[in-house]
Amino acid sequence: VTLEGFELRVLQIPLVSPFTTSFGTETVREVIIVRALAAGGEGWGEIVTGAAPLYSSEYTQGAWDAALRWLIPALLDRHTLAPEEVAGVLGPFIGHRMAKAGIELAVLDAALRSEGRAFGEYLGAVRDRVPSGVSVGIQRDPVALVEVVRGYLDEGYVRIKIKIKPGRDVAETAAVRDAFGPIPLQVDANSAYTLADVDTLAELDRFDLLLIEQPLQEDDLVDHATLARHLRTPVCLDESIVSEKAAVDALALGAASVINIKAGRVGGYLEAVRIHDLCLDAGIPVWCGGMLETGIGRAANAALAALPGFTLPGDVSASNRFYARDIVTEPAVLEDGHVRVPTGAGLGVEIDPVALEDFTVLREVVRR
Ligand code: OSB
Ligand code: MG
Repeated sequence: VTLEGFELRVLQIPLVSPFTTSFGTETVREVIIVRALAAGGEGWGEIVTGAAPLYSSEYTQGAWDAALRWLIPALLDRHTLAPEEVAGVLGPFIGHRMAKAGIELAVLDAALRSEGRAFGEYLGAVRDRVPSGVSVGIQRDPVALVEVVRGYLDEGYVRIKIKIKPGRDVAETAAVRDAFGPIPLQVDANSAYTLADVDTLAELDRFDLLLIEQPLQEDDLVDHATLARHLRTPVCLDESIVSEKAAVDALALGAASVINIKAGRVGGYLEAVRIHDLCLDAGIPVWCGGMLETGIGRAANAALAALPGFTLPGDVSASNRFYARDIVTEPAVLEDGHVRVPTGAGLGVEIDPVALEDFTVLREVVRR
């Protein structure tokens, strides 16, 4: 593609209900939307940072600065480039993976739209729809949690993930298991525990969970391997898997027997595919994580989750699980517990310009 510029926007989109994890509560999703302005047309991407550096070190204003000060200028320095070259051009800049991923996605979308080629087909999707799981935040108490989970099961979600933290773990998991029997169920700690909590975490073994996601800190690979030896529940890593190299190391150490793949966390959808390929070769199941994406990132995630190694349902839920109004004209919907993989050119979704404008709180255009 020949890049002429980029438009960046910070959006603030209200959530249909507060979303609470071990690291905090969100009521509004703050996200950066990237528009690549290319000679053959535009492309869209999403930078999935949170407003504060609580899930990882990245955050909206940091990504905004890195993108405008370093990443976009480096790309605009190149006259034309293939989307597969974006990561290499941005490689010298350390970290800022979510910012890189959102920019790379916009360039990929611009290139694929101009070729009339679907993102899913480009990535190697082998399914036309993906099973849809839902990530359920920490609620007021286990009774409230059971009612929220009941609502999602009634809607048809095929797998439930509940967020846990110290003191809000065994009783909540027991309540959901007791209420609904043998549903596919997993828990996500978002790094809230240490090895000193091994006895509490081992209590979860009796609930036959699909997995426990990221019990320990991002850089605790060795401790995760130690913990995994004390648990019957499979350990899945999210925050720790920041690259293909991190995935190689985690598998070598025995730190994970399942991996959550999020394109933002690993620096892009192409790196995500490399982790998928590695895990498929190694016989390690993967699933597609989520970052409360808008219709842009949600379409991209549905395509990624349609690759053959994604053998567990992902956090690819319908748009209305988080938002009353999306910024695309055909938001992801739940059909028989599945979300469809878009087949139109590029990401296969069209932006609703009025919604985009209504949610925009900051906008900047950079031209070559
Ligand atoms: O750990 O998977 C996580 C949301 C924000 C940050 C981290 C996580 C999550 C979720 C939501 O669990 C997944 C979704 O988008 O549905
Ligand atoms: Mg997680």
